[in-house]
Amino acid sequence: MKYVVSLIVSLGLVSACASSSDSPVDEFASVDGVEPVDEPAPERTPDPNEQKTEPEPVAEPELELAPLPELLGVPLAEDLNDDPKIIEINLTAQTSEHVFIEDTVTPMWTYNGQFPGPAIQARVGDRLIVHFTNNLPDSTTVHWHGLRVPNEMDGAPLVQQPVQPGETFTYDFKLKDAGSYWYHPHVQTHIQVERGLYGPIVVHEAEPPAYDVERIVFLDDIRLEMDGNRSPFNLTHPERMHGRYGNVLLLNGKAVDEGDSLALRHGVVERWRVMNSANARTAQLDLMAAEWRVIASDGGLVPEPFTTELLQIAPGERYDLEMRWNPESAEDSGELRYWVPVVENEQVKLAPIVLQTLFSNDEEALAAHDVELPEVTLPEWPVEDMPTITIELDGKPGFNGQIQWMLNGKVYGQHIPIKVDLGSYHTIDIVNKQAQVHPMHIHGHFFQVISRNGKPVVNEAGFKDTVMVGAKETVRLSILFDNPGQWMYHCHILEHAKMGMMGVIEVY
Ligand SMILES: [Cu+2]
Repeated sequence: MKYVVSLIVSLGLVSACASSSDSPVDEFASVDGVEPVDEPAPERTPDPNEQKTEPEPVAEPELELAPLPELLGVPLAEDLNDDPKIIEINLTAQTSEHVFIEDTVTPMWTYNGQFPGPAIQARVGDRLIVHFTNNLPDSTTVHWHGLRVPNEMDGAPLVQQPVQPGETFTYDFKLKDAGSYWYHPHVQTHIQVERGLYGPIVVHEAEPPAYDVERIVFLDDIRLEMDGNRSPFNLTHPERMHGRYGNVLLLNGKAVDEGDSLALRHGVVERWRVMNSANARTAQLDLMAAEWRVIASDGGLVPEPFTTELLQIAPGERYDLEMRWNPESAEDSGELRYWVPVVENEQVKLAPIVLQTLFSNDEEALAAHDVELPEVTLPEWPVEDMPTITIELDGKPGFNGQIQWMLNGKVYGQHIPIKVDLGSYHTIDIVNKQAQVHPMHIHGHFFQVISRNGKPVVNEAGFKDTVMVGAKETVRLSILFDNPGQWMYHCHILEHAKMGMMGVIEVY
Protein backbone atom coordinates (compact mmCIF):
# COMPACT_ATOMS: atom_id res chain seq x y z
CA MET A 1 0.00 0.00 0.00
CA LYS A 2 3.04 2.26 0.12
CA TYR A 3 2.33 3.35 -3.43
CA VAL A 4 -0.94 4.98 -2.44
CA VAL A 5 0.75 7.77 -0.55
CA SER A 6 3.01 8.56 -3.49
CA LEU A 7 -0.08 8.59 -5.71
CA ILE A 8 -1.70 11.11 -3.38
CA VAL A 9 1.33 13.31 -3.77
CA SER A 10 1.53 13.01 -7.54
CA LEU A 11 -2.23 13.39 -8.06
CA GLY A 12 -2.15 16.37 -5.71
CA LEU A 13 -0.26 18.13 -8.46
CA VAL A 14 -3.29 17.75 -10.65
CA SER A 15 -5.46 19.80 -8.37
CA ALA A 16 -2.68 22.34 -8.08
CA CYS A 17 -2.76 22.59 -11.84
CA ALA A 18 -6.55 22.67 -11.88
CA SER A 19 -6.57 25.61 -9.49
CA SER A 20 -4.38 27.77 -11.65
CA SER A 21 -6.48 30.48 -13.22
CA ASP A 22 -6.00 29.40 -16.81
CA SER A 23 -9.60 29.70 -17.77
CA PRO A 24 -11.29 32.44 -19.74
CA VAL A 25 -14.36 32.36 -17.47
CA ASP A 26 -12.16 33.44 -14.56
CA GLU A 27 -11.81 36.82 -16.15
CA PHE A 28 -15.50 37.61 -16.42
CA ALA A 29 -16.78 40.48 -14.35
CA SER A 30 -18.74 39.43 -11.31
CA VAL A 31 -22.50 39.58 -11.69
CA ASP A 32 -25.26 38.72 -9.29
CA GLY A 33 -26.46 35.19 -9.56
CA VAL A 34 -27.93 32.37 -7.60
CA GLU A 35 -26.42 29.97 -5.12
CA PRO A 36 -25.92 26.26 -5.86
CA VAL A 37 -29.18 24.75 -6.97
CA ASP A 38 -31.08 21.99 -5.28
CA GLU A 39 -33.33 19.98 -7.49
CA PRO A 40 -36.93 20.93 -6.69
CA ALA A 41 -39.44 18.34 -5.63
CA PRO A 42 -41.80 17.08 -8.32
CA GLU A 43 -45.04 18.90 -9.00
CA ARG A 44 -46.86 15.63 -9.26
CA THR A 45 -45.71 12.63 -7.32
CA PRO A 46 -46.43 9.22 -8.76
CA ASP A 47 -47.71 6.90 -6.07
CA PRO A 48 -45.42 3.87 -6.04
CA ASN A 49 -48.26 1.74 -4.68
CA GLU A 50 -50.69 2.85 -7.35
CA GLN A 51 -52.28 -0.14 -9.06
CA LYS A 52 -51.57 -0.12 -12.75
CA THR A 53 -54.03 -1.78 -15.05
CA GLU A 54 -52.00 -3.43 -17.72
CA PRO A 55 -53.27 -6.00 -20.19
CA GLU A 56 -52.34 -9.58 -19.42
CA PRO A 57 -49.12 -10.29 -21.29
CA VAL A 58 -49.33 -12.84 -24.05
CA ALA A 59 -47.31 -15.88 -23.03
CA GLU A 60 -44.01 -16.01 -24.87
CA PRO A 61 -42.69 -19.36 -26.04
CA GLU A 62 -40.29 -20.83 -23.49
CA LEU A 63 -36.70 -20.66 -24.70
CA GLU A 64 -33.87 -22.63 -23.26
CA LEU A 65 -31.75 -20.00 -21.48
CA ALA A 66 -28.00 -20.44 -21.63
CA PRO A 67 -26.35 -19.78 -18.25
CA LEU A 68 -25.12 -16.22 -17.76
CA PRO A 69 -21.37 -15.66 -17.94
CA GLU A 70 -19.48 -15.46 -14.68
CA LEU A 71 -18.89 -11.81 -13.80
CA LEU A 72 -15.72 -10.84 -11.92
CA GLY A 73 -14.65 -7.56 -10.34
CA VAL A 74 -17.65 -6.60 -8.20
CA PRO A 75 -19.64 -9.15 -6.11
CA LEU A 76 -23.19 -9.80 -7.32
CA ALA A 77 -26.39 -8.76 -5.57
CA GLU A 78 -28.34 -11.78 -4.33
CA ASP A 79 -31.30 -12.57 -6.58
CA LEU A 80 -34.27 -13.38 -4.31
CA ASN A 81 -36.61 -14.52 -7.08
CA ASP A 82 -36.76 -18.08 -8.47
CA ASP A 83 -38.23 -16.91 -11.77
CA PRO A 84 -35.26 -16.84 -14.19
CA LYS A 85 -36.75 -13.77 -15.89
CA ILE A 86 -37.12 -11.71 -12.72
CA ILE A 87 -34.17 -10.29 -10.80
CA GLU A 88 -35.34 -9.20 -7.36
CA ILE A 89 -32.88 -7.69 -4.92
CA ASN A 90 -32.69 -5.78 -1.67
CA LEU A 91 -30.65 -2.60 -1.86
CA THR A 92 -29.96 -0.62 1.30
CA ALA A 93 -28.12 2.68 1.38
CA GLN A 94 -26.21 2.83 4.65
CA THR A 95 -23.16 4.26 6.36
CA SER A 96 -20.08 2.07 6.56
CA GLU A 97 -16.31 2.29 6.67
CA HIS A 98 -13.59 1.49 4.18
CA VAL A 99 -9.81 1.30 4.30
CA PHE A 100 -8.08 3.01 1.38
CA ILE A 101 -4.85 4.03 3.12
CA GLU A 102 -3.19 1.62 5.53
CA ASP A 103 -3.96 2.32 9.21
CA THR A 104 -6.70 4.83 8.35
CA VAL A 105 -10.46 4.46 8.05
CA THR A 106 -12.64 6.41 5.64
CA PRO A 107 -16.33 6.88 6.51
CA MET A 108 -18.48 5.88 3.54
CA TRP A 109 -22.04 5.77 2.30
CA THR A 110 -22.57 2.50 0.48
CA TYR A 111 -25.19 0.16 -0.92
CA ASN A 112 -25.47 -3.02 1.18
CA GLY A 113 -22.19 -2.14 2.90
CA GLN A 114 -20.30 -2.84 -0.35
CA PHE A 115 -18.14 -0.44 -2.31
CA PRO A 116 -18.86 -0.32 -5.18
CA GLY A 117 -22.46 -1.39 -4.62
CA PRO A 118 -23.42 -4.95 -5.57
CA ALA A 119 -23.42 -5.82 -9.28
CA ILE A 120 -26.87 -6.33 -10.76
CA GLN A 121 -26.72 -8.96 -13.48
CA ALA A 122 -29.60 -9.80 -15.79
CA ARG A 123 -30.53 -10.70 -19.33
CA VAL A 124 -32.16 -8.33 -21.78
CA GLY A 125 -35.93 -8.45 -21.36
CA ASP A 126 -35.76 -9.44 -17.68
CA ARG A 127 -37.76 -7.58 -15.05
CA LEU A 128 -35.75 -5.92 -12.27
CA ILE A 129 -37.33 -5.37 -8.86
CA VAL A 130 -35.27 -3.43 -6.32
CA HIS A 131 -36.52 -3.12 -2.75
CA PHE A 132 -34.68 0.01 -1.75
CA THR A 133 -34.24 1.12 1.87
CA ASN A 134 -32.66 4.40 2.89
CA ASN A 135 -30.72 4.02 6.14
CA LEU A 136 -28.69 7.17 5.49
CA PRO A 137 -29.01 10.38 7.52
CA ASP A 138 -30.08 12.19 4.29
CA SER A 139 -32.77 11.70 1.66
CA THR A 140 -31.75 9.97 -1.56
CA THR A 141 -32.99 8.25 -4.72
CA VAL A 142 -31.60 5.65 -7.10
CA HIS A 143 -31.08 6.65 -10.74
CA TRP A 144 -30.46 3.88 -13.28
CA HIS A 145 -27.88 5.54 -15.51
CA GLY A 146 -28.43 4.62 -19.15
CA LEU A 147 -31.42 2.35 -18.66
CA ARG A 148 -34.50 3.35 -20.61
CA VAL A 149 -36.86 3.01 -17.66
CA PRO A 150 -40.39 4.37 -17.21
CA ASN A 151 -40.21 8.01 -16.13
CA GLU A 152 -41.46 7.42 -12.58
CA MET A 153 -38.65 4.87 -12.04
CA ASP A 154 -35.86 7.23 -13.15
CA GLY A 155 -34.86 8.37 -9.67
CA ALA A 156 -34.58 12.07 -10.58
CA PRO A 157 -36.20 14.27 -7.89
CA LEU A 158 -38.13 15.80 -10.78
CA VAL A 159 -40.27 12.65 -10.94
CA GLN A 160 -39.81 11.02 -7.53
CA GLN A 161 -40.03 12.41 -4.01
CA PRO A 162 -36.64 11.58 -2.50
CA VAL A 163 -36.73 8.60 -0.15
CA GLN A 164 -36.42 9.96 3.39
CA PRO A 165 -34.18 8.40 6.06
CA GLY A 166 -35.75 5.17 7.29
CA GLU A 167 -38.15 4.97 4.33
CA THR A 168 -38.35 2.52 1.43
CA PHE A 169 -39.22 2.57 -2.26
CA THR A 170 -39.64 -0.25 -4.76
CA TYR A 171 -38.17 0.22 -8.21
CA ASP A 172 -39.69 -2.16 -10.73
CA PHE A 173 -39.07 -2.09 -14.48
CA LYS A 174 -38.09 -4.10 -17.52
CA LEU A 175 -34.51 -4.15 -18.77
CA LYS A 176 -35.05 -3.23 -22.41
CA ASP A 177 -31.47 -3.05 -23.66
CA ALA A 178 -28.36 -5.18 -23.28
CA GLY A 179 -25.32 -3.22 -22.16
CA SER A 180 -23.19 -2.00 -19.26
CA TYR A 181 -24.93 0.50 -16.99
CA TRP A 182 -24.67 1.79 -13.44
CA TYR A 183 -26.82 3.09 -10.62
CA HIS A 184 -26.27 6.05 -8.31
CA PRO A 185 -28.29 8.65 -6.36
CA HIS A 186 -29.74 11.76 -8.02
CA VAL A 187 -29.97 13.89 -4.85
CA GLN A 188 -26.90 15.90 -3.83
CA THR A 189 -25.28 13.69 -6.44
CA HIS A 190 -21.81 15.21 -6.24
CA ILE A 191 -21.68 14.41 -2.52
CA GLN A 192 -23.50 11.09 -2.46
CA VAL A 193 -21.57 9.51 -5.35
CA GLU A 194 -18.27 10.72 -3.88
CA ARG A 195 -19.25 9.19 -0.54
CA GLY A 196 -19.47 5.80 -2.26
CA LEU A 197 -23.00 5.34 -3.60
CA TYR A 198 -22.78 3.65 -6.98
CA GLY A 199 -22.81 0.16 -8.44
CA PRO A 200 -22.72 -1.63 -11.80
CA ILE A 201 -25.55 -3.12 -13.86
CA VAL A 202 -24.80 -5.69 -16.53
CA VAL A 203 -27.60 -6.58 -18.92
CA HIS A 204 -26.46 -9.48 -21.07
CA GLU A 205 -27.50 -10.02 -24.66
CA ALA A 206 -30.15 -12.72 -25.23
CA GLU A 207 -27.28 -14.91 -26.39
CA PRO A 208 -24.16 -13.45 -24.79
CA PRO A 209 -20.97 -13.65 -26.89
CA ALA A 210 -18.98 -16.57 -25.48
CA TYR A 211 -16.11 -14.76 -23.76
CA ASP A 212 -13.97 -16.88 -21.43
CA VAL A 213 -14.26 -14.31 -18.63
CA GLU A 214 -16.27 -11.12 -18.04
CA ARG A 215 -14.99 -8.43 -15.69
CA ILE A 216 -16.32 -5.16 -14.35
CA VAL A 217 -13.68 -2.42 -14.28
CA PHE A 218 -15.10 0.52 -12.31
CA LEU A 219 -12.79 3.54 -12.45
CA ASP A 220 -13.12 6.31 -9.89
CA ASP A 221 -11.09 8.64 -7.73
CA ILE A 222 -11.57 9.94 -4.21
CA ARG A 223 -10.18 12.97 -2.42
CA LEU A 224 -8.71 11.97 0.94
CA GLU A 225 -6.79 13.73 3.68
CA MET A 226 -3.69 11.97 5.00
CA ASP A 227 -5.70 10.72 8.02
CA GLY A 228 -8.05 8.84 5.70
CA ASN A 229 -10.95 11.24 6.10
CA ARG A 230 -12.60 12.50 2.95
CA SER A 231 -11.70 16.07 2.08
CA PRO A 232 -14.60 18.38 2.96
CA PHE A 233 -17.33 19.16 0.45
CA ASN A 234 -16.96 22.91 0.28
CA LEU A 235 -17.07 23.50 -3.48
CA THR A 236 -13.72 25.23 -3.68
CA HIS A 237 -12.98 27.39 -6.67
CA PRO A 238 -11.13 24.61 -8.55
CA GLU A 239 -13.99 22.20 -7.78
CA ARG A 240 -16.50 24.63 -9.20
CA MET A 241 -14.34 25.21 -12.26
CA HIS A 242 -13.21 21.68 -13.09
CA GLY A 243 -15.19 19.41 -10.79
CA ARG A 244 -13.77 17.56 -7.81
CA TYR A 245 -10.64 15.59 -8.67
CA GLY A 246 -9.63 12.86 -6.25
CA ASN A 247 -6.06 12.30 -5.12
CA VAL A 248 -6.43 8.51 -4.91
CA LEU A 249 -7.36 6.53 -8.03
CA LEU A 250 -9.80 3.68 -7.42
CA LEU A 251 -10.28 0.46 -9.34
CA ASN A 252 -13.41 -1.45 -8.30
CA GLY A 253 -13.39 0.47 -5.01
CA LYS A 254 -9.77 -0.26 -4.11
CA ALA A 255 -6.99 2.31 -4.05
CA VAL A 256 -4.81 1.77 -7.09
CA ASP A 257 -1.48 0.38 -5.99
CA GLU A 258 1.15 0.33 -8.71
CA GLY A 259 2.31 -3.04 -7.38
CA ASP A 260 -1.03 -4.74 -8.17
CA SER A 261 -1.09 -7.47 -10.77
CA LEU A 262 -3.62 -9.65 -12.54
CA ALA A 263 -2.86 -13.25 -13.50
CA LEU A 264 -4.45 -14.32 -16.78
CA ARG A 265 -4.63 -17.65 -18.53
CA HIS A 266 -2.54 -17.55 -21.68
CA GLY A 267 -4.80 -17.34 -24.74
CA VAL A 268 -7.84 -16.15 -22.79
CA VAL A 269 -10.31 -13.78 -24.51
CA GLU A 270 -12.15 -11.62 -21.98
CA ARG A 271 -14.86 -8.96 -21.97
CA TRP A 272 -14.04 -6.01 -19.74
CA ARG A 273 -16.89 -3.66 -18.91
CA VAL A 274 -15.19 -0.36 -18.12
CA MET A 275 -17.23 2.31 -16.34
CA ASN A 276 -16.25 5.74 -15.02
CA SER A 277 -17.98 6.89 -11.83
CA ALA A 278 -15.57 9.72 -11.01
CA ASN A 279 -17.15 13.09 -10.22
CA ALA A 280 -14.96 14.86 -12.75
CA ARG A 281 -11.91 12.96 -13.95
CA THR A 282 -11.96 11.60 -17.49
CA ALA A 283 -10.20 8.24 -17.54
CA GLN A 284 -7.47 7.87 -20.15
CA LEU A 285 -6.65 4.20 -20.54
CA ASP A 286 -3.61 3.05 -22.41
CA LEU A 287 -4.61 -0.07 -24.35
CA MET A 288 -1.15 -1.42 -25.06
CA ALA A 289 -0.56 -4.24 -22.57
CA ALA A 290 -2.61 -6.84 -24.44
CA GLU A 291 -4.62 -7.08 -27.68
CA TRP A 292 -7.69 -4.94 -27.24
CA ARG A 293 -10.67 -3.81 -29.21
CA VAL A 294 -13.70 -1.78 -28.24
CA ILE A 295 -16.85 -3.86 -28.75
CA ALA A 296 -19.55 -1.85 -26.96
CA SER A 297 -20.28 1.67 -25.77
CA ASP A 298 -22.97 3.06 -23.43
CA GLY A 299 -25.97 1.40 -25.07
CA GLY A 300 -24.55 -2.01 -26.01
CA LEU A 301 -22.54 -3.65 -28.77
CA VAL A 302 -21.33 -1.35 -31.54
CA PRO A 303 -21.73 -2.12 -35.26
CA GLU A 304 -17.99 -1.96 -35.93
CA PRO A 305 -15.60 -2.93 -33.13
CA PHE A 306 -12.39 -0.91 -33.30
CA THR A 307 -8.90 -0.75 -31.86
CA THR A 308 -7.35 2.30 -30.26
CA GLU A 309 -4.20 2.94 -28.23
CA LEU A 310 -5.74 5.49 -25.88
CA LEU A 311 -9.34 5.19 -24.73
CA GLN A 312 -10.99 8.21 -23.11
CA ILE A 313 -13.88 7.42 -20.80
CA ALA A 314 -15.64 10.52 -19.49
CA PRO A 315 -17.56 10.49 -16.18
CA GLY A 316 -20.76 8.52 -16.74
CA GLU A 317 -19.56 6.76 -19.92
CA ARG A 318 -18.99 3.03 -20.39
CA TYR A 319 -17.03 0.98 -22.92
CA ASP A 320 -16.77 -2.79 -23.23
CA LEU A 321 -13.36 -4.03 -24.29
CA GLU A 322 -12.38 -7.36 -25.73
CA MET A 323 -9.05 -8.29 -24.12
CA ARG A 324 -6.98 -11.03 -25.71
CA TRP A 325 -4.03 -12.21 -23.60
CA ASN A 326 -1.64 -13.77 -26.04
CA PRO A 327 1.96 -12.74 -25.25
CA GLU A 328 4.77 -14.35 -27.21
CA SER A 329 6.39 -15.81 -24.14
CA ALA A 330 4.86 -17.09 -20.90
CA GLU A 331 7.24 -14.77 -19.03
CA ASP A 332 5.99 -11.63 -20.78
CA SER A 333 3.93 -9.15 -18.81
CA GLY A 334 2.13 -5.96 -19.74
CA GLU A 335 1.14 -2.82 -17.90
CA LEU A 336 -2.42 -1.53 -18.03
CA ARG A 337 -1.86 2.18 -17.57
CA TYR A 338 -4.01 5.17 -16.71
CA TRP A 339 -2.70 8.55 -17.79
CA VAL A 340 -3.03 11.44 -15.37
CA PRO A 341 -1.97 15.05 -15.79
CA VAL A 342 1.01 16.08 -13.66
CA VAL A 343 2.99 19.27 -13.52
CA GLU A 344 6.61 19.02 -14.54
CA ASN A 345 8.82 22.10 -14.96
CA GLU A 346 5.66 24.20 -14.72
CA GLN A 347 4.19 22.36 -17.71
CA VAL A 348 1.15 20.08 -17.49
CA LYS A 349 2.01 16.68 -18.91
CA LEU A 350 0.33 13.30 -18.97
CA ALA A 351 2.12 10.65 -16.95
CA PRO A 352 1.10 6.99 -16.60
CA ILE A 353 0.01 5.26 -13.42
CA VAL A 354 0.03 1.47 -13.60
CA LEU A 355 -3.46 0.17 -12.81
CA GLN A 356 -2.40 -3.44 -13.04
CA THR A 357 0.47 -5.50 -14.36
CA LEU A 358 -0.88 -8.35 -16.48
CA PHE A 359 0.98 -11.65 -16.50
CA SER A 360 0.38 -15.30 -17.39
CA ASN A 361 -0.71 -17.75 -14.70
CA ASP A 362 0.55 -21.32 -14.76
CA GLU A 363 -2.60 -22.87 -16.26
CA GLU A 364 -2.21 -24.62 -19.58
CA ALA A 365 -2.56 -22.16 -22.46
CA LEU A 366 -5.91 -22.01 -24.24
CA ALA A 367 -5.87 -22.77 -27.95
CA ALA A 368 -6.23 -19.67 -30.10
CA HIS A 369 -9.90 -18.86 -30.58
CA ASP A 370 -12.16 -16.02 -31.65
CA VAL A 371 -15.37 -14.92 -30.02
CA GLU A 372 -18.19 -14.40 -32.46
CA LEU A 373 -20.14 -11.18 -32.02
CA PRO A 374 -23.69 -10.79 -33.27
CA GLU A 375 -24.26 -8.47 -36.20
CA VAL A 376 -25.35 -5.06 -34.93
CA THR A 377 -27.28 -2.72 -37.20
CA LEU A 378 -28.24 0.70 -35.92
CA PRO A 379 -31.57 2.13 -37.04
CA GLU A 380 -31.26 4.75 -39.77
CA TRP A 381 -32.83 7.87 -38.37
CA PRO A 382 -33.96 10.55 -40.87
CA VAL A 383 -31.28 13.05 -39.81
CA GLU A 384 -31.79 15.44 -42.73
CA ASP A 385 -35.42 16.08 -41.83
CA MET A 386 -35.01 16.46 -38.10
CA PRO A 387 -35.65 19.75 -36.29
CA THR A 388 -32.60 20.94 -34.37
CA ILE A 389 -32.40 21.70 -30.67
CA THR A 390 -29.42 23.89 -29.75
CA ILE A 391 -27.94 23.68 -26.28
CA GLU A 392 -25.22 26.18 -25.44
CA LEU A 393 -22.85 25.29 -22.62
CA ASP A 394 -21.43 28.31 -20.87
CA GLY A 395 -20.00 29.44 -17.56
CA LYS A 396 -20.24 32.84 -15.89
CA PRO A 397 -19.55 34.13 -12.42
CA GLY A 398 -22.69 34.46 -10.34
CA PHE A 399 -23.18 35.01 -6.61
CA ASN A 400 -19.98 36.34 -4.99
CA GLY A 401 -18.18 35.90 -8.28
CA GLN A 402 -18.49 32.10 -8.06
CA ILE A 403 -18.86 30.29 -11.36
CA GLN A 404 -22.34 29.29 -12.56
CA TRP A 405 -22.57 26.60 -15.24
CA MET A 406 -25.38 27.28 -17.66
CA LEU A 407 -27.45 25.69 -20.39
CA ASN A 408 -28.61 28.30 -22.90
CA GLY A 409 -27.68 31.09 -20.50
CA LYS A 410 -29.68 29.80 -17.53
CA VAL A 411 -29.01 27.65 -14.48
CA TYR A 412 -31.24 24.79 -13.38
CA GLY A 413 -34.59 26.00 -12.09
CA GLN A 414 -34.63 29.07 -14.38
CA HIS A 415 -35.39 27.16 -17.58
CA ILE A 416 -38.59 26.55 -19.42
CA PRO A 417 -38.33 22.81 -20.24
CA ILE A 418 -37.56 21.80 -23.82
CA LYS A 419 -40.83 20.30 -25.12
CA VAL A 420 -40.83 17.61 -27.80
CA ASP A 421 -43.47 15.26 -29.19
CA LEU A 422 -43.40 11.61 -28.22
CA GLY A 423 -42.05 9.67 -31.19
CA SER A 424 -40.30 12.69 -32.73
CA TYR A 425 -36.75 12.70 -34.09
CA HIS A 426 -34.42 15.60 -33.42
CA THR A 427 -30.85 16.59 -33.92
CA ILE A 428 -29.24 18.25 -30.92
CA ASP A 429 -26.32 20.64 -31.35
CA ILE A 430 -24.40 20.96 -28.11
CA VAL A 431 -22.26 24.08 -28.43
CA ASN A 432 -19.49 24.48 -25.86
CA LYS A 433 -18.59 28.16 -25.50
CA GLN A 434 -15.76 27.59 -23.02
CA ALA A 435 -12.51 25.68 -22.60
CA GLN A 436 -13.82 23.35 -19.87
CA VAL A 437 -15.08 20.00 -21.16
CA HIS A 438 -18.57 18.70 -20.34
CA PRO A 439 -19.73 15.06 -20.56
CA MET A 440 -23.44 15.60 -21.28
CA HIS A 441 -25.95 12.94 -20.21
CA ILE A 442 -29.60 12.59 -21.27
CA HIS A 443 -31.94 10.47 -19.15
CA GLY A 444 -34.27 7.77 -20.42
CA HIS A 445 -33.05 7.75 -24.03
CA PHE A 446 -30.22 6.72 -26.30
CA PHE A 447 -28.77 9.02 -28.92
CA GLN A 448 -26.23 8.68 -31.71
CA VAL A 449 -23.25 11.00 -32.17
CA ILE A 450 -23.14 12.36 -35.72
CA SER A 451 -20.40 14.96 -35.92
CA ARG A 452 -17.89 17.05 -34.02
CA ASN A 453 -17.31 20.58 -35.31
CA GLY A 454 -19.10 19.52 -38.48
CA LYS A 455 -16.84 16.54 -39.16
CA PRO A 456 -18.42 13.07 -39.13
CA VAL A 457 -17.27 11.15 -36.07
CA VAL A 458 -14.89 8.19 -36.23
CA ASN A 459 -15.27 5.16 -33.94
CA GLU A 460 -18.34 6.63 -32.23
CA ALA A 461 -21.10 4.65 -33.94
CA GLY A 462 -23.41 3.08 -31.39
CA PHE A 463 -26.05 4.05 -28.88
CA LYS A 464 -24.90 6.56 -26.27
CA ASP A 465 -26.42 8.26 -23.25
CA THR A 466 -23.37 10.35 -22.28
CA VAL A 467 -21.16 12.25 -24.72
CA MET A 468 -17.99 14.21 -24.07
CA VAL A 469 -18.16 17.74 -25.45
CA GLY A 470 -14.64 19.06 -25.82
CA ALA A 471 -13.27 22.58 -25.37
CA LYS A 472 -15.11 25.04 -27.63
CA GLU A 473 -16.51 22.08 -29.52
CA THR A 474 -19.90 21.62 -31.18
CA VAL A 475 -21.21 18.05 -31.03
CA ARG A 476 -24.23 17.05 -33.11
CA LEU A 477 -26.42 14.20 -31.89
CA SER A 478 -29.48 12.50 -33.32
CA ILE A 479 -32.19 11.25 -31.01
CA LEU A 480 -35.58 9.59 -31.08
CA PHE A 481 -37.72 10.77 -28.16
CA ASP A 482 -39.58 7.53 -27.58
CA ASN A 483 -39.91 7.51 -23.79
CA PRO A 484 -42.68 9.73 -22.39
CA GLY A 485 -42.09 11.89 -19.34
CA GLN A 486 -39.92 14.60 -17.86
CA TRP A 487 -36.25 13.81 -18.34
CA MET A 488 -33.14 15.44 -16.96
CA TYR A 489 -30.23 16.32 -19.19
CA HIS A 490 -27.07 17.53 -17.50
CA CYS A 491 -23.32 17.61 -17.33
CA HIS A 492 -21.91 14.52 -15.60
CA ILE A 493 -19.13 16.50 -13.99
CA LEU A 494 -21.22 16.43 -10.86
CA GLU A 495 -20.06 19.81 -9.52
CA HIS A 496 -20.98 21.42 -12.86
CA ALA A 497 -24.47 19.92 -12.55
CA LYS A 498 -24.66 21.23 -8.99
CA MET A 499 -23.60 24.70 -10.16
CA GLY A 500 -26.54 24.84 -12.56
CA MET A 501 -25.73 22.72 -15.62
CA MET A 502 -28.97 20.72 -15.67
CA GLY A 503 -32.15 21.04 -17.65
CA VAL A 504 -35.39 19.21 -18.43
CA ILE A 505 -36.79 17.75 -21.65
CA GLU A 506 -40.52 17.01 -21.66
CA VAL A 507 -41.59 14.22 -24.00
CA TYR A 508 -45.38 13.96 -24.43
CU1 LIG B 1 -19.60 20.17 -17.15
